[in-house]
Amino acid sequence: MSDRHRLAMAVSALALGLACPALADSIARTAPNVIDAPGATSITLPLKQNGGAWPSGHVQGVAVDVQGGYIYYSFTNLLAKYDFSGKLIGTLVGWTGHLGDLDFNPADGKVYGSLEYKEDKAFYIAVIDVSRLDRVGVEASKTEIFRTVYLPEVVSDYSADLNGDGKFEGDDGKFRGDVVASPDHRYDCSGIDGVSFGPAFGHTDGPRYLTVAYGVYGNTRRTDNDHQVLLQYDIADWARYASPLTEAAPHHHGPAAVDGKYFVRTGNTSYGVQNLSYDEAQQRWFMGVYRGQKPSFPNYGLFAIEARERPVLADLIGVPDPGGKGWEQGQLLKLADDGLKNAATGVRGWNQKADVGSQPVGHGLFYFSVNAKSEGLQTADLTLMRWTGDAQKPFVPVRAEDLRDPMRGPVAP
Ligand SMILES: [Ca+2]
Ligand SMILES: [Ca+2]
Ligand SMILES: [Ca+2]
Repeated sequence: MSDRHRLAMAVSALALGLACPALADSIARTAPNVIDAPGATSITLPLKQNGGAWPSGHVQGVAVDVQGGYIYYSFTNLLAKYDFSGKLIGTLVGWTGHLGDLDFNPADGKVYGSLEYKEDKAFYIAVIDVSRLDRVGVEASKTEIFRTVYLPEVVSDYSADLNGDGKFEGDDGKFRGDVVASPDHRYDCSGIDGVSFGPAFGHTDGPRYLTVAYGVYGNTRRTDNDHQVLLQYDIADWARYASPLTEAAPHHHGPAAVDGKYFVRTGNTSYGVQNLSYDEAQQRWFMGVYRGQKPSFPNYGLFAIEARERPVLADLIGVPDPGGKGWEQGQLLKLADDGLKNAATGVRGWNQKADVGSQPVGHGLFYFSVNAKSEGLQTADLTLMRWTGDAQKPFVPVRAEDLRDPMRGPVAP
């Protein structure tokens, strides 16, 4: 029933602008093509959508092609493509690694997702030409629409013999039952998950970089795992790396260097940034996490960074300097000065579930997904929500009643 509710985006944007004056500026600034093209754009965002039921891992993230009208769901080892009407268009299957968070790149029409093979010490960005995903059951290894780019920077931190005993003890099954027990992994890196395109940190415009967030183990006894780690890549020359993935012999084609490496002190969160996204309307990055377990931190579910926030070379508190003096230094980003605030640490954020699918779609509107399992099948329920600015309740579902017709003016609240 609910998936029949549709929201006329241009209409709702105007309505939300009226209801929330603070948004009016950003609406006008960020998507004039949507609002100002009279009659030409009737982009309709579903208020709710179900991502199907699959014999797969749980939903990890979503990507939305607003102009094309598609929603993509990562179910760990399956990618599902739906149109805005809720019709299943295709699925991509057939890998054993962990496909995590996604983003859609409007510049090339492709979906980018994090892909992990911890036992092989191999971490990739999957580059998926989703415009050609048009049927159910496409095998990743047999299609040229699925390509992968290796990330040596992640491999280096993940594989670091941190305690210097000459051997790397990784997540290869040895620590089953206590996956945080390894004394190794620089910054306690467990791999990668959150991905999003957006401007270089410190900027609100300019070239877009693919930004990849580390997974971080939730070891509450370590002090070197209290920062999120974000890598930025210019992907202009990535065609030369993008390769088919043969799981029996994982390739190593990828950029040796990163274009930026940044740290954000949120306190440890289990598996780092689960969902990373860039919101054009607020010009902010959002990081959705599984809540952390350290009692010394507030352990919020969602954090933000202002796009204009300049990174500063500073101490990474808790990360011993490799030279043995004080703390290691890195390019540090401050959290946005908004939301709830923890007095003891200064950490700010929100109690918002944003860990298995969160994606801004402009005009202060965001999709959030909730995962569920029934009769052995994994599903995802996606809800369109709008930003309220309320620290206690930052998002509320968009209702059909929120619809306004700009030709007739707003309806009574
Ligand atoms: Ca995840
Ligand atoms: Ca070691
Ligand atoms: Ca994302």
